[in-house]
Formats: sequence, structure tokens, C-alpha cells
Amino acid sequence: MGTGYEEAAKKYASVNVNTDEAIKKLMEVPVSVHCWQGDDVRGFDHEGPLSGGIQTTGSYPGRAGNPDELMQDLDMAMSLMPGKKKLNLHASYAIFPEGCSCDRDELLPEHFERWAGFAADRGMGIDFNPTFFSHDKVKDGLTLTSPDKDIRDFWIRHGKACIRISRYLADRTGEPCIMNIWIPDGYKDIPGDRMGPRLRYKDALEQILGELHEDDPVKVCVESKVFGIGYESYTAGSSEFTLLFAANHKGVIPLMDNGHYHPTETVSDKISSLLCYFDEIALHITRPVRWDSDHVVLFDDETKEIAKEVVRNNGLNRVNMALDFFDSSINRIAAWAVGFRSFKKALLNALLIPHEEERKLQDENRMTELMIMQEKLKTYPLGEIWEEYLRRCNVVSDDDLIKEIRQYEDKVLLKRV
Ligand code: RNT
Ligand code: ZN
Repeated sequence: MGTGYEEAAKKYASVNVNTDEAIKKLMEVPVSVHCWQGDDVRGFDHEGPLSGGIQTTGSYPGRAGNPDELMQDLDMAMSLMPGKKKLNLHASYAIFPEGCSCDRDELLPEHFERWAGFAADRGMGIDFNPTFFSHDKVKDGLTLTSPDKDIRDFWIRHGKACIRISRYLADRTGEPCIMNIWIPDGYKDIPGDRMGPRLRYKDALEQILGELHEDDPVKVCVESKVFGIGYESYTAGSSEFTLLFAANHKGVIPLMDNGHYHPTETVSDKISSLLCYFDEIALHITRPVRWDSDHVVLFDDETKEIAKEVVRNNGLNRVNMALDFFDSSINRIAAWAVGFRSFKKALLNALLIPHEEERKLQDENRMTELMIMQEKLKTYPLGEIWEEYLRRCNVVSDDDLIKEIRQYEDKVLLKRV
């Protein structure tokens, strides 16, 4: 029996879309996989709770509790992810030798040696994030914007240490390292000074950037956010602040997380604006439900629209795409796999749209035809092309996904204490 792929491919050919080319292209698009879905953003360098105005909810069994378990789970999850990947690490996932540890301002490349080996063995690059939360030096909820110079200096040293670690990770894996800076800093209630924290943040960022070399394989991003839990009224790293910081500092990349805006703003509409001005931009792909809840990414309208904007603006090489969600109420391997697959599916959907044709219809003001074209494509046989993509990547079909996840849950996750 045929797979249905040929028939589906013919259908797309009727609108001048080549499905083989789309599949080939999609295989090579890297999506960065966040290690923190595997252990509810805990990391290995502290005992305390997750802080910084972000939260995971749920207590599904089987959370990875140490580096070996997290690596084992990442291997399993990645075996369910079709196409090219990068590994996204946080500084709090440092691995110390037995009996040794150090504070975040003294972290060294050697504390990430095992991660570098893990990624290099699997032919993956690594992205990196300083961890400005879940730590006793977060004073009154503040890090780089703290009015206390000792606190600021501690976190500046952390940022610099992370640049050195990112450089090491890039050298070890042979791929540039995207180093993303996000701080929770802000206030629960109406501030008496909005500018002071921002000027301190600007100065701190500039000091951290001072650690960069000419031609460094490290690309620094700044991620904006409009609010956090306990930071409802103000954040120092607002959209305007980070965007303008990036625009005014050569090589710095703005990062947009689609959970970090007012509810009626969409990142899909912002991508083209930023691409008019920046060589590269970065995304955290997530699913906010009523707030920045970081639900698992699904194949939903905004995810599809984000992917379309990346593809139709020739952004596949200019947009650094990373996943950022954390759900601890469901099987964490499934959360990882479904999130990754959903975003890849959205990219495939975008690669199967005749963008030139749609652009022409718009430019000729044939908006009725554009609407009809967009609507008809919605029921084209994407599923057949997706299944073929999975087959060519040697990754399990959507039909068999749950079976693989259950097996691993029974064999590995439920045996953990
Ligand atoms: C928080 C930001 C940030 C974190 C990760 C863990 O709202 O989205 O990117 O999710 O650094
Ligand atoms: Zn994010």
C-alpha cells in the first residue's frame, strides 16, 4: 500500500509547492531544545525553590533528579524529535566533581565539560543562559538592577563567567553559542523610580559585554518581559528597553518570548519589524494560557503564524529558534517531544505555502483571492507530508508516539524514587 505521500505531494504541486524540497529544508533547520523541561527548571546547583516570577505546576512522577537522569531523558526525548537540534542549557545545570562546588560568579567551563561532550558526541551545538534566579543572591527580587552594588557585582561576575563558558561550548561543539540574558527584576507594585533600575541594568549589561572578544563565537541576546509573578507592575527589562539596548550595542540580538507581551500583542507580527533592522533575532517559543504559563507548544494558530513569518521573510538563517516551556503535570518526555514536533510541524506548514503567490495577490490588491487561497490551504493534506518527514528522519509516527513514551515511562521514569 502506498503512503498517501505521492497524492499529497501532487496536491501541493498544484499550487507550485515542492514537498520534497520543503522536507529537505526542514531537516536542516535547528531548533534549540531547553534542558529545563526535564526537571521543572530546578538545575543542580541549589536546593531552594524556583524563583524569579516563573513557575511550574504539577507533580507528574519521574522528574530527572541528577545529570545522568537528565541526559538519559534528553536522549529519549530527542529520539522523538525529527530533524536538527541544539541543546539549550542554563548555568544552574553546572556539573561539579564529587564533593566540590562553587558559586555562580565563579563558574568555569570545566563545570560544563560533560555537557559539551554530550552535545559533541551527538553532533549538536549548545546554547547557554546565565541563571539570574533561584539563588540566595537574588535580593528583594533583584539581580543586575539591585541598588546594592555587591549584589549587582556578583551577578555581573556571573554574566561574565557565562560568556567564558559559552565561548568554551562554542569551541567544543564547533557551532556558535547563543547566550541569552533574562533577568526577573521588577516590582510587584507601582515603583517610585522606573529609570534607576533600567540605568543600572544598562550599565551591568555593558560590563558583561566587556567580556566579549572580537569575533567571539558567542552571540549575546537580551530577552524582554512585561511582567512576572510578584513582578506585576514593572519589569526593568521591558520590550522597549531590551530592543533599544540590542539596537544600540553591536552584535547584541533581541530575543522575543511569545509569553512575554500583553495578551493581544503577537510575536508573529513583530518578527518582520525586527528583521528590517537586525541581522539576527531570537525567539523563545512557548504557549501562554492567560498568563506566561509556559504550557507545551502546540500546533495552534499563533505558533503557525510565527513559523510563517520566519519562513516567508527568509528568516530560517536569521532567526534563532528555541523552545521555552515547562509543564510538570504531564509526562515530561511527552511535553518535550510534543512541543518540538508541534513547532517543526508549524515550520513544515509554513514551507508548504506558496508565499510568492500570496505576496503577489496582496500587492495586486486581489484580497478576495488571497483569502480564498489561505482558506483552501488550511485543509490541504499536511498530515501526509508530516508523516513522510518523520519517516525520512527515522522518527516515530504520531500514531506510535504514545506507545514509545509509555514504554520509557514504565521502564525508566516510574522506577525513579
Ligand atoms: C522567563 C523567561 C526565561 C526562562 C528560562 C528558564 O519568563 O522566559 O527565558 O523561561 O530562562
Ligand atoms: Zn523565555
